[in-house]
Amino acid sequence: MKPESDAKDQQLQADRVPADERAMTTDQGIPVDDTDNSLKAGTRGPTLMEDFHFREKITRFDHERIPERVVHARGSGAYGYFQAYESLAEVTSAEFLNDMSIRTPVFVRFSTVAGSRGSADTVRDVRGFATKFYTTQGIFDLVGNNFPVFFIQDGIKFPDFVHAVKPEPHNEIPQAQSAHDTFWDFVQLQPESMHMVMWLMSDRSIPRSFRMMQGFGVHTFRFVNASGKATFVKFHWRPKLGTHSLVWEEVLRIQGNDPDFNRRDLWEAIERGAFPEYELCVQLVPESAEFDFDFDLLDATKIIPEEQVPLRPIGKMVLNRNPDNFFAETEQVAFHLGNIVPGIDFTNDPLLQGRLFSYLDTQLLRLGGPNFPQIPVNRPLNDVRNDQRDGFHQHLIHESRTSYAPNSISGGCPAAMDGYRHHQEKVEGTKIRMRSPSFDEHYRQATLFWNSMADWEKRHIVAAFLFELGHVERAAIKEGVVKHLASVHPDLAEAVAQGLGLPVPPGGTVHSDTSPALSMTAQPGGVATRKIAILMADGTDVEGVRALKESLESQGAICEVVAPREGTVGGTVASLPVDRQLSAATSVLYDAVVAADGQVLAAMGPAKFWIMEAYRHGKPIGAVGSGTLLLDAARLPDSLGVITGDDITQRFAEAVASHRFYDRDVSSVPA
Ligand code: HDE
Repeated sequence: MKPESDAKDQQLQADRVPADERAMTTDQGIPVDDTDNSLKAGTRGPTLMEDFHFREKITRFDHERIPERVVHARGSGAYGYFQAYESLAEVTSAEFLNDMSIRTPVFVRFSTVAGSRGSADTVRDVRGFATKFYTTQGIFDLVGNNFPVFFIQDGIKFPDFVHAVKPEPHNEIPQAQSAHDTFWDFVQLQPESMHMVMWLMSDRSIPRSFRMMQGFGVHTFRFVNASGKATFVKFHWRPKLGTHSLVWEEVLRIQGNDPDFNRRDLWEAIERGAFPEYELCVQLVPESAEFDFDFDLLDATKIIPEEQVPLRPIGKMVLNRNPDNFFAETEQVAFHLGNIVPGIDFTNDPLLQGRLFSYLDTQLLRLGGPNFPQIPVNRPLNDVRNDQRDGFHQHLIHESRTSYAPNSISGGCPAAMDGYRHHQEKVEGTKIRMRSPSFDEHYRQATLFWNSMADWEKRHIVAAFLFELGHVERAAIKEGVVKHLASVHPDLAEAVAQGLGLPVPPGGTVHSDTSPALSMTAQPGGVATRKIAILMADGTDVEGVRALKESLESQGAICEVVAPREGTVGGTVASLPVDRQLSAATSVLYDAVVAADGQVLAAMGPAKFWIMEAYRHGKPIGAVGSGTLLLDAARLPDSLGVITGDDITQRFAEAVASHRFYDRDVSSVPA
């Protein structure tokens, strides 16, 4: 078999066809003389059927859309590579994890789950983190999320869960939101979702950036080494920049200001050369320890706490190239849990098993038939040889006379030989529709999550429950959820019940174990790639600003000058170019702000609002020169994370590196 047109054929064609690379043609290669006017019988007459260019152009346009993904419709992709730190041959025979000299190409697609393709990025939702490794042994897809657990334990519940969280069927409201009756009705009746719901109500569900987001394989998988010995494995992606989130109020404003906030952030970072990096870590559990935990390793609503089984970093991934065409690559990429390479294998996790069916099935519809692995972004790097044939959109011209095995006509080729071998796991049991009793406990890890949160994280979780349940119409559903919260933690149940005006349910006794790794407070920070606005006006001390800006930029920050009008700002002696004019900029699109003027800006409402809003959202605020006058005008209630005085450079950089000041008193600052 051979590709439809190889390089030689193309050369022959090129020799024959006069090359004018600017000339437009139809899909059949026929030159087009006019693409602005349809063919008519008279200049004011009807359009003619014989206008093949018109018909082809409109037909192609009419067919531009393919069905969006049933879930994870909204996504953003990037290319890069993965490289192992050391050989993992003792546990897996996967070549890309054993040979440190191999740079395995990857394509990653980040996504939200519930919203349609055109929905806003910064909604409260779990994020997809799907990685396609183009390994020397074929494609390996690690199709994960940014939470380590899931809502349900068995794949057969997935349509129920998705129908519950998606917009309600009668009016298709609300878009990309879980704050509605059907979702919370499902939750109250399906308590296995409680652990995941805790993650969803935390700020983990509103990431600052795809570059600042952990990823998890969720299920327990298997590594298998060359001698067939298996080890349980959980996969984790750890971002180099740490894990950081937005705050809810900010999210609501970003949705209007920049619905593409996370997509743009990823795109711009890569264009700028600030390549996102993630470390791949594994938790390894010997098969002999399968039953050493107080939960079932096959239950996808449970984590293995890092304190119990530490993470072992095994390699890093760098995303260094944006796709050339969103549709061709990010939209047409087809992930499938069943794309797996020798050395990695599945377990009997019933959620994982359900997924093994769903992904291939969904691609057949979405990408219009069985030949989607021939689409460039889905193609493995190594040669594909088999007897699979025909079907819609076949791009290969198979020349062989045989498409069966065994055969003698083609010398027995292609022949199955030393390839992927499934781990030989002994399985026995009664054929039964039932879950193992080891899947029955639903609250312990939800409690562990709550116990491990910093005070500010707990406050945000309570506020999220109040927002979500505050949008639920049916009182019985709210009461049902609050009852489950009492089994998670009485403090949580009490705070939510009070906010909803419901009786506080009797609280049981809960454990006080913690897993410090679960708190975002434990995450590393940094100045690199943080977006800082410098508010200036004519008369600002330009040299002072320039020095601060250069220092922050040398640490990788992105500083933008914001001023009352476009052009330049400063004075006659020195000036700086204005990146954004005040009324076209908003604090929610930045990580921190420096007030560099107060003489002019203190009298301007939008400038004062900028400072007040940054304060409410916990952002570092600095002031230089007359900028303190602007802070005075904004009447901030305290100075936590507000950096003033002589030479703020070092202290302000430290404040930016710490991400947010969540313990501010925001009660007196108007929203
Ligand atoms: Fe998916 N999921 N899923 N999922 N999932 C899809 O595949 C499904 C689950 C995840 O960027 C679909 O190509 C079932 C867990 C990501 O293209 C579909 C079940 C996790 C993406 C599908 C799950 C995920 C998908 C929709 C329960 C985290 C986006 C379109 C058994 C570990 C991939 C598509 C991309 C996409 C089915 C549960 C992650 C319908 C049946 C758990 C990141 O096949």
